[in-house]
Amino acid sequence: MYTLLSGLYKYMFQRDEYCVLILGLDNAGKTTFLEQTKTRFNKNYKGMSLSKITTTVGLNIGTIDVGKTRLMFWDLGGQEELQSLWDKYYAESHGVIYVIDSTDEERLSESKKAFEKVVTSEALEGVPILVLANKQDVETCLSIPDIKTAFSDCINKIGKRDCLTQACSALTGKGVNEGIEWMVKCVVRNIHRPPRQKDIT
Ligand SMILES: Nc1nc2c(ncn2[C@@H]2O[C@H](COP(=O)(O)OP(=O)(O)OP(=O)(O)O)[C@@H](O)[C@H]2O)c(=O)[nH]1
Ligand SMILES: [Mg+2]
Repeated sequence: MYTLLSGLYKYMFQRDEYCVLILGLDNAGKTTFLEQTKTRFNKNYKGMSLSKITTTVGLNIGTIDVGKTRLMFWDLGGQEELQSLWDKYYAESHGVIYVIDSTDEERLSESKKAFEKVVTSEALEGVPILVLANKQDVETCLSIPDIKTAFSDCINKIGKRDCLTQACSALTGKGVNEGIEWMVKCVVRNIHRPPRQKDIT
C-alpha cells in the first residue's frame, strides 16, 4: 500500500529537474529576463521591480515549473572578468540561454566572440541553445536577420544541437514564454542523450 501511494505521489508531484545557464555580455538583459520569467511562470512570485536590477557580480538563481518539468536557472555576470567563470558551470547544465542586446551594434562582435567560445566548448556539446535577441521593444534595435547575419560565421560551429533565435523583450515580456517553452521541449527531448556530469556523480 505504501509503495502504491508513494508511487502515486511521485507520479503526481515529482518533477524532472534541468539546469539552464543564462549567458551573454553585461547589460544584455539576462537578470531582467530571469526576473520576467519567474514572474510569468511562478503564480505568486512578487519579483523586484525590473528597473531596480543592477549588474550581477556573482550569480542569480531562479526556478520555474512548467508542467512536470522544473528548470533551474543560473544567471551569471557578463562582465569581461566574470566570463572566465562561465565554464565552471558547463558540465552541469542541460541548456543555455544566450542573451544579445539588439540595441548595441557596437558590441555585437564582442558578443559574437563570447558566443563562439560557448558553442565551441566541449563541455557543452549537444546542449540546446536559445539565442535571445533582446530589447526588441526599442524601435531602433537590430532585427533578427541583422543579428543572424552578424553571427553567420558561428553557424557551422553550433554543431548537432537544437538552436533557436528568438526575438524578445525581457522588459515587456514579449517572446519570453515562446523561448522558455522551446527550451523545455529541448531539454526533455535531450534526456535520451548522454547525461550531464551532475547526473553521473
Ligand atoms: N529597453 C529594454 N531594456 C532592457 C531589456 N532588458 C534589459 N534591459 C535593460 O538593460 C539593462 C541591463 O539589464 P540587466 O538585466 O541587468 O543585464 P545583465 O545581462 O544581467 O547584465 P550583467 O548582470 O552585468 O551581466 C537594464 O537597464 C535593463 O533595464 C529590454 O528587453 N528592453
Ligand atoms: Mg545580471
